[in-house]
Amino acid sequence: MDNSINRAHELMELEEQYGAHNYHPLPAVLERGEGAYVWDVNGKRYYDFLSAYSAVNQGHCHPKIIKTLIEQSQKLTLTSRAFYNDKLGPYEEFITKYFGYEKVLPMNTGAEAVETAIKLCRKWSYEKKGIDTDQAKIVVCENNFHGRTTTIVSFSVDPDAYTNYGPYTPGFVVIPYNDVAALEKVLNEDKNIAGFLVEPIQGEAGAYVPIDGYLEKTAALCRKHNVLFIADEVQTGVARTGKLLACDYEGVHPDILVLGKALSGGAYPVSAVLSSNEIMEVIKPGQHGSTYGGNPVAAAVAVAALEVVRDEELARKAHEHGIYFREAMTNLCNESTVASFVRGKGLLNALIINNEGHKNLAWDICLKLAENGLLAKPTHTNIIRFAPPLVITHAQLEECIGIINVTVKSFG
Ligand code: IF1
Repeated sequence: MDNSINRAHELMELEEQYGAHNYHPLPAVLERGEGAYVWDVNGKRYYDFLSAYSAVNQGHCHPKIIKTLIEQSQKLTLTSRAFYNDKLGPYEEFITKYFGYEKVLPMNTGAEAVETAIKLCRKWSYEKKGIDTDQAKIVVCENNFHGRTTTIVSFSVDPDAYTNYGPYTPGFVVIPYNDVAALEKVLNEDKNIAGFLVEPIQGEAGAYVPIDGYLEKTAALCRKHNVLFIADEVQTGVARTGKLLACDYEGVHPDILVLGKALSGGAYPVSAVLSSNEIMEVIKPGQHGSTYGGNPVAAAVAVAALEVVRDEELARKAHEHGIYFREAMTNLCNESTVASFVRGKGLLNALIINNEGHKNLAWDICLKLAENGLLAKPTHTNIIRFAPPLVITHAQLEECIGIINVTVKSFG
């Protein structure tokens, strides 16, 4: 074994020995990234078709974002919100205007932002809607993924996510996804519904796209019943699906919008909850917060990351690349016995694998894809998510389609 391969093994061994085993990574040890590429410790180059679960929409180490990160971190990194800082106000003005909202509440991770949205919704329901104390319920969907906190896993239907983390937080009603009638029924029957929390496209479920009109109809039902429509766009937002927000496809303006991941282009944990003055004003000083939320590095980096999305027209690129990519994958499905169908929007796509008789097929295909220079991660044993950075060029995408074709066809 040469030294570099030893080095990769040593590094994986360290994680095995000293890290909690809460992940099962593909055996690629990465040390560098640029645009749509990452390199492992052996110098092998890969196309990154995971983009850190859509956090790296702007590409790895985008020069403008990294320059901002470096400059701001040499000047001021953290003040806490006990004082003002010179980056937060301008960021708040920028992001609210960018997404068409009146107020933002800055947090760090996606799960924290979802928690913030839940707290905001509950508080609004008691103080503005008039629901009796502790009676508020939030409707959520089957196969949701909103994060890992105890409250959020309380309404997960994935046993891996919730088993033995109880007792669970009450106050959630789970209905099927992509089912307008199910929401209508619960809204008609229960006057204590405060909000509807939904992913415009379900990410963890494997880029599961609802029927056209689902968002528009559910948002209209929420409006009719004075229930807050809360969109978790942590994964779908920031140009990933071919529009700035996945809700834009149906002209839906969520009452509460939850963002994370690509808000920083992968350079820093930055999340945000956006809403109106009327809703946001229910949270008063001391009633919610975070040490790092709204810190000057996060604020500066997020402005740079959102400018990149706008200046490089990443939503348009995701839209165009997505149509081309799904067409190529549809052709592959016609020619391969193991590829069943493709679904997705923009550059959030999934290839569904026929894994009857070969349970680990999606995993094995991903190992082979890695060998052939493309990194992707299976989900649910039979789904491979394909979500490259949105800065990928047409020529690069073409090359990737070639890699995927050859690899998948080698399995049948
Ligand atoms: C992991 C999945 C993707 C999210 C939505 C909130 C969060 C997420 C819609 C929480 C996070 C992640 C986290 C990541 C795997 C990943 C994921 F497979 F689990 F579902 F992307 F598809 N809302 N998604 O997708 O954000 O607190 O993590 O910042 O390793 O758990 P976070």
